[in-house]
Amino acid sequence: MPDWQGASNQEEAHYGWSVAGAGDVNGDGYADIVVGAPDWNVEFVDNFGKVWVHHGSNSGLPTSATWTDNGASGGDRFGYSVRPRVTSTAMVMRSHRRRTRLDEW
Ligand SMILES: [Ca+2]
Repeated sequence: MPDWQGASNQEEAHYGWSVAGAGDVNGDGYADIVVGAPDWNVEFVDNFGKVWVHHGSNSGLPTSATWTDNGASGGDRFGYSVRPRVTSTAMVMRSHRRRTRLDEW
């Protein structure tokens, strides 16, 4: 039995294509993670992509996300890359067409 597992509710969304430790972006003392699924579809349009942020807690990592965002349009593939910034608590998430920086959630 794994310590934690997650899944999207959409086939072939490629949930977990990108995963990164996010540090402690909300400053509560618990580590947070971000998971991307670049082939997430929206209303039958392919590959918007989607990203989920899970905030750690004193009872572990919840299976429900605290924050999510979709790509802007079909083919955007938001979440094909996620990575923390080394110099701050911000997270950088990429799609084919844009780069999103989040400083806090
Ligand atoms: Ca945290």
